[in-house]
Amino acid sequence: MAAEAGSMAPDTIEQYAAQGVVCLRGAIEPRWLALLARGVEHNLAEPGPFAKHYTPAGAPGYFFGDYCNWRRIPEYREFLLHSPAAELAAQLMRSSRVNLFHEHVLVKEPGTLEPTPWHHDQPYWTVDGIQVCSMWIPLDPVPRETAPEFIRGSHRWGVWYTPRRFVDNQDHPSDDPSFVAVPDVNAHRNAYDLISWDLAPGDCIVFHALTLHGAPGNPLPQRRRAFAARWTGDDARFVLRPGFMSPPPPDDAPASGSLMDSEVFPVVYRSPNICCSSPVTEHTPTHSPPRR
Ligand SMILES: O=C(O)CCC(=O)C(=O)O
Repeated sequence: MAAEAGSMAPDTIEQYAAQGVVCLRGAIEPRWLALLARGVEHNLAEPGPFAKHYTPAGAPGYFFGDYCNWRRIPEYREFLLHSPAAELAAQLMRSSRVNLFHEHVLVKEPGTLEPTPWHHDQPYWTVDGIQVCSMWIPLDPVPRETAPEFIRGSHRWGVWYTPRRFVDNQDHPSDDPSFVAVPDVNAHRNAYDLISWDLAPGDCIVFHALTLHGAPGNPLPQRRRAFAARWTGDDARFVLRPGFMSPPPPDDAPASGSLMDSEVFPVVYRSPNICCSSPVTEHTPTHSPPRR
């Protein structure tokens, strides 16, 4: 059973619904951060089958990404199944239950120049629904100059953007004609309502899977290790998309169109209340791209 998260301020929940992103200060206790830090070292020493090394050979720093390792890295499993994180996500998504979708680790060692391209997550993901979010947990102090940035309210634009490759900032080939190319946000920064924070260990950022975001490189002499927990709520369904999918659908996934509930996407939190208010009527409807 997960540790208790306590009640979240209604203003914070409203802010998440309106902005598609919120920063929770001091939400993750030091013992959980220490556990995740051990897990990240374990992961760096033993990368999984999907690990990515985004920094070109010979370039300074090191941008490492990996995901879907929680079943083999006990520190990740312990955090995801037993920390208060899932309950925090339930409150923000106004969901009566939370499934673990996966975890994603993004490490930028000192001197890393590669930015994280502007993108939003759901077009990459095998999940439909509005109650889908990420919790980005820094394990180091992250000043705003190296922190992820978000476009406030972009989860409500009703547009699904073509997934971008992190390695070269080019679009993945897509078979979905409804996806459009991500705008060049950095060329027109004044045109967007950008938001980011100076972050201390213990803080975390929770963002909707359709909120556009990106991150600078890490030219600083300190590490920028981040653990992102991806969660789904009541309305989420597992789907196969017609083109590129990341993470790839696991062998033991539920059937396309089904609830997420399965060994690979376990229910991690159930509210003691019978039900929560449905967010479906409170959001601008997002389109659902064709399923395979
Ligand atoms: O950590 C980063 O650089 C980007 C994070 C991100 O894109 C994500 O968690 O979806």
